[in-house]
Parts: sequence; C-alpha cells; structure tokens
Amino acid sequence: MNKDLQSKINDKTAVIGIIGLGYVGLPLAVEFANNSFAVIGIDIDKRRVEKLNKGENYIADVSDDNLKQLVSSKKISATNDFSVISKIDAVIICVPTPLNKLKDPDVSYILNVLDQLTKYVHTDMLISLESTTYPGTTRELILPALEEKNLTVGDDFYLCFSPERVDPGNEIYQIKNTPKVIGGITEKCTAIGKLLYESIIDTVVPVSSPEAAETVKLLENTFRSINIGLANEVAIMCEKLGVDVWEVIDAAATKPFGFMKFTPGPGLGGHCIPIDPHYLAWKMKTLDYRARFIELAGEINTGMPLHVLELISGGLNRFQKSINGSKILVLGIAYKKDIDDVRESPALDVMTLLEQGGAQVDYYDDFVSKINWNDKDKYSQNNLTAETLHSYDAVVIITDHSNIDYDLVKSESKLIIDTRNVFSGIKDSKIIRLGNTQSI
Ligand code: SAJ
Repeated sequence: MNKDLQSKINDKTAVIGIIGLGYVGLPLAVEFANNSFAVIGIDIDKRRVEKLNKGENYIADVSDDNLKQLVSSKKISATNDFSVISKIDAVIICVPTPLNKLKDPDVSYILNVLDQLTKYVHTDMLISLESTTYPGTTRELILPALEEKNLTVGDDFYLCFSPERVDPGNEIYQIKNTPKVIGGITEKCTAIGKLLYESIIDTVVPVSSPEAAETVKLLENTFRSINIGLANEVAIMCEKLGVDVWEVIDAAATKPFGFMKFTPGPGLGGHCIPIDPHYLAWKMKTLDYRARFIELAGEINTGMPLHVLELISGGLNRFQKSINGSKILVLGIAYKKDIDDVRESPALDVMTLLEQGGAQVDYYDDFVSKINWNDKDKYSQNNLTAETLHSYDAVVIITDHSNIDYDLVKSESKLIIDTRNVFSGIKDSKIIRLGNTQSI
C-alpha cells in the first residue's frame, strides 16, 4: 500500500533530499540521517559529491567520523543527478542566494534548482526552501512553476519556507536545539513541514505564510547588521570623544534589560549578514519604499576597512613611515574568529587597500592556509615567530583567533593595530585599538 507522506515521516521511511551540500545543507543531511532517515544529497559540484560518497567531510561543523559512518552505512549518499527527486518524499533546498555585482538579489541558484525540480516533482511530496531570500520568493517564483505541472499545492504537494539559522562555529546552538521557523502556502503545507522538522529539531515555530517566514529571517540578520553598524559608528564617535568604546560597551552591557551587546570591528564578513539585508531593501524598492536603516548600516559597515586603513596610516606616521613602502602583516583573515571561512571577510578589503597604498602585505591565519586574492594565490605566513613579527612595520589584528600567542605579538611587533580589542585596557604607544583615544 502506498503510505502517504505523513505516515512516512512518522515512521521515518520518508526519503529526504537535500539540495545544496554546503554549511547549511550538509549538517542538515547529517542530522536527518542521524535520526534514521535515508538521505540523498544533491549538489552540482561533482568534486563535492565524490568527496561525500567517499565519506570525506569538508564542513567544520560536521563530525568527520559521524559522516564517514553515515556514508558507509548508506544512510547518506550524494549525487548530481536531479532525477533522484522522483524517489524523494521531502526535498529541502539550501542553495546560495548571493548578491550580483549591482548588489541586487541573485536567485539564479534557486531558479536552476527549480528547472530540475519541475521535471521530477510528484504527488505527495514536500518542498521546503531554506535559502535566505526576499519575501515573496516561495509564492511568486516556486509555486507557479510547480503548479504548471497540474499539481495542486496543499493537496498534491506541500510547499514551505523555513529559514536556516546556522551560526558557523557555534558549539552551543546547533540544528537540534535551535528553534526552526516555518511558513507554508497552506495550513496543511505548514503542518506537514512542521512534522518533518520536528523529527530532528526540538522546537518548530509555525507562522502564517512563507512571506512571514522569509521576513523573519531577514529581520534577524538585518537586526544584526544595523546593530553592528551602530557599534561601528559609536567606535568612531568614541575616537573623537576621547573615550574607550570597549569600556563603554562593556559597561552598557551590565544593564540587565533593554540592551544587547554588539562590538565594533574592521567590517562585516560572512555570507549572510552583509548580504541578507539587501534582499529586504531590494524588495522594498519594488514596493517604492527606501529601507534607510539598511542602507545606512551598509554604508557604515562597508566603510570600516577604510577606517582601519586610517588607523594604520596614523600609527606608521608616528614612526615617520607611510603605508607606501611599508611591510604589513594582517593577523587573522577569516570573517570571524576560530573558523576557516573568508567569504566577504573585511580582511580582504583591508589587504587590498594596503596594497593599493603601496604596502607589501602578508597574512597569518592557520585556519586559512591559502586564499585566491585578486586572482592570485596567496599563502599564510608559515609561523608567527619573534623574527617574523619583528620583520614587519605594522601588525594588524583583523580576526582574533584564540590560538595566537598575543603576548609574543605584543612584545615583538613594532606597531599593532588591534581592531578586536585583544589588548583590552592596555595603554602602549605602539598599540592602536579601534575605538580608543590611544589610537589617535
Ligand atoms: N560582527 C561584528 N560585531 C558583532 C557581531 C559580529 O563586527 O558584534 C561581525 C563578525 O566579525 C562577522 C560578521 O559580523 O564578520 C557576521 O557575524 P555573525 O556572528 O553574524 O556570524 P555569521 O554570519 O557566521 O552567523 C550568522 C548567525 N550568527 C549569529 O546568530 C550569532 C546568524 O546571524 C545567522 O543565523 C547566520 O549567520 C546565517 O546564516 O544567516
């Protein structure tokens, strides 16, 4: 007897498909497989598919051994052949949604998936979109394409939006214990989607529509971008006011209600926070509304690398040096501490500005051995010895990885620009801290 989707989810015989096996999709595939579902990962990157089918992990938040065990026990397999969708009961789309050169949404990855999905969509199937996107994408782009197959949403198939809430490197909050929001086209869609996610996640939060769920995600990340922008602007104000922004923020954070701590930095990195707010701003433009907070936060955050350059220039000036002709070491180039991801990292902007200013720029980051930077391969310095540090006119701390010997950095560097308050409260004329009078 052909069990319906609901009973297949309940008895875990539903075959789960994850499209897009990156920092969102692969952990999700592992989570479903760990909960006894058969999972088929689909990705257009053949190398990634091959690695996965050999049980080789490439995502830091996934356990190598767990993945190897799931692949060898055939709970997880991967392919780049979308026709497997015809035997998949629930498919979850986790493909990138970047910005194009004009900073407008680039939903081409979603559209490419849709081209394939419409070939193989079948009755009694759940489709959940997780890729962060502008409100309306699920209903305006995905639904019509599926309904063209003479299938009725809420009867023949179920369509939801459920935003991912992955915080790479976060060891406390992971998939199971991070509440999951979900909004379906119909109430039955939401109910089926909620049932599926509840099989792996402790708390699933239904909302009334996909648009609500799409907007929840954008609010979450816009909230962060704007508050980080505020922290960055307060840092610049504190340099002019003659106070230490880090002391001010720490003291403000003692307020037990009505305040949430954000800290300044060299800019905004990652594949979400710098990008997601622009999806909301773009959608609002189509509705003749200007999202001014988002634009202003974007201006301030993208202006921080240039501010860091001014701090470096001011510091070199103390030693009658200029950026032009100086040797500069950037310490930490990942977009945030203790991870290996450099996407949108402000370190890359700072390095480009330094090189444009005539400096010789090197970096040290033992999470990131090599980058492709301005179309050429650049390698991390091998080790951080006293001799290495002393050979640079300035050392710029962009990402404060935990595994650095900062005492050595302090004793052996001629000049330090500290954008992460590593040397908190230390008054030393060779240390310039972002957001602190000592810096100027
Ligand atoms: N940053 C600051 N000051 C702060 C916080 C962050 O300068 O007070 C910088 C970081 O250095 C980094 C960037 O902002 O360059 C983004 O930081 P993030 O902590 O938001 O890191 P992401 O983008 O890896 O993770 C975020 C999630 N983080 C948290 O919730 C803490 C969350 O915003 C999203 O669920 C997730 O991206 C996503 O994928 O949308």
